[in-house]
Amino acid sequence: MSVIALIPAHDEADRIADTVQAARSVGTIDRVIVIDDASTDGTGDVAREAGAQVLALDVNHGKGGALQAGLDAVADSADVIVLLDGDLGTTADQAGLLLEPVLAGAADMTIATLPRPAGSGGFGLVKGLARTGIKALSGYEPTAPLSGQRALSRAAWQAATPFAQGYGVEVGLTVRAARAGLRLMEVPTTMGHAATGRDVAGFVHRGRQFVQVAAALARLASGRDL
Ligand SMILES: Nc1nc2c(ncn2[C@@H]2O[C@H](COP(=O)(O)OP(=O)(O)O)[C@@H](O)[C@H]2O)c(=O)[nH]1
Ligand SMILES: [Mg+2]
Repeated sequence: MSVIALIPAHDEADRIADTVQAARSVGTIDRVIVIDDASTDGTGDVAREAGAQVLALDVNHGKGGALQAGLDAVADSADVIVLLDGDLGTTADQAGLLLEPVLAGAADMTIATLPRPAGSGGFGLVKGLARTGIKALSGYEPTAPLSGQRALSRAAWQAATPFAQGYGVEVGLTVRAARAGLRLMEVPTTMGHAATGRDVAGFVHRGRQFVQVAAALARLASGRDL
């Protein structure tokens, strides 16, 4: 059984070493692969020094495109994959909680729920869109529709990929896995990440997320490929 962690990262040099080391400390993970999506801050070098295998992309593919490049590189050998954001830092060591039910055959895709970050975060618009869209398209009611921390059995990633573009990744995975009749399970964690706040950068970030989530939902609704 080969368990591979895929970590998409764009300009995460500050946190990627902690994330990689924490992922490597998880006994059930065999390989840790960082997809360095044309970062300009040395993310790839830092990740390599921390012990990850690094797949370096020359041009920015966005989160979904980067994950797809990572999956394509390991699809022959991977059994279970675990997706972790690059900004989890030391809390990536909770990836084992996500893997347990999948490795035990109790779930096909697990999704981490994270505590709400104190004093930051947006206004829930993107999350609301994602939750409503997922329910309408698949009947599944997620509490953490946008959580990128997930473990997937081979059956799950085969059914639920290719990954949607950009930040549409999570709604794409959930809708397709639920529609395929796979077993989804949310797993409470105390993982933390660099949440964006209520400043201009935060609004720009959430605006982009909103557009990409909406685009993925529209494609799923129309039955087109992602
Ligand atoms: N490969 C890749 N990863 C990205 C890109 N943008 C963000 N990410 C990664 O996707 C993850 C989640 O992004 P983040 O900006 O933290 O979004 P949020 O946590 O949903 O607010 C992090 O690991 C980022 O490094 C991108 O353009 N390409
Ligand atoms: Mg984040």
